[in-house]
Amino acid sequence: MQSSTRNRTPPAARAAGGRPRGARGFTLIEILVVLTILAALIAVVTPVLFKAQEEGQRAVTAAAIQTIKTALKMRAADPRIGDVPPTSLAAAGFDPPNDINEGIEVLVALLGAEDAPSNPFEDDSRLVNLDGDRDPTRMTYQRSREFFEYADSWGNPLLYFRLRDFSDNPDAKVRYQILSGAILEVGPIRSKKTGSFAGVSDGFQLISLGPDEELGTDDDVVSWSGS
Ligand SMILES: [Ca+2]
Ligand SMILES: [Ca+2]
Ligand SMILES: [Ca+2]
Repeated sequence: MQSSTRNRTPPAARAAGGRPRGARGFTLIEILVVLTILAALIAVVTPVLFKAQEEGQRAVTAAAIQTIKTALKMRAADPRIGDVPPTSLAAAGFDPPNDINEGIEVLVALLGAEDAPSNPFEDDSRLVNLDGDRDPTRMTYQRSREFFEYADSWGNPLLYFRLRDFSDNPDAKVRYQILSGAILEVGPIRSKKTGSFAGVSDGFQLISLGPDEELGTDDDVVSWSGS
């Protein structure tokens, strides 16, 4: 049988005014302490989450670059072709509507063609056309006439340079339009150790500008290893 006095508040637990002590409100100082602790926690956790998100984005872009790199090497090893694609649309047999984003447009058009042995852009959710160009007469990617670019995790086109195209003029620049609409004048990256082009054994460079949207900074994601 339950005791009828079980839920009664003992006299010692009552505050002077007769209100039970456990039911008193928070003081302003207590609220401020809690808010300060919460703010400190947010300040600690936010950069950690931000860094984890950026690491994930870098991994996705690095994997995409490696997939495209494999397709480029297969193309170079194919005795019927024996080369990686050129940096310009004209050299690849297209009639370029403008001089923007050409290197990556060449890659999408040639590696993603219907008769290509493997299409590294099969997950086409990252195909963009930031400069809005198209070929009036022929297909450029599968059954489309658009000159697509392939975007990195931050929405900017990957840069592609065939290094041979820059051997006569190592300081030559090409133009890339990024997601913000800005036009960058860019060329291949040089090795910090040797001063010559990085990735020279591949014959090409495939580069993501990384989150800072600038070429040649530490956050770039690149197709070669070492510096
Ligand atoms: Ca273009
Ligand atoms: Ca385009
Ligand atoms: Ca960068």
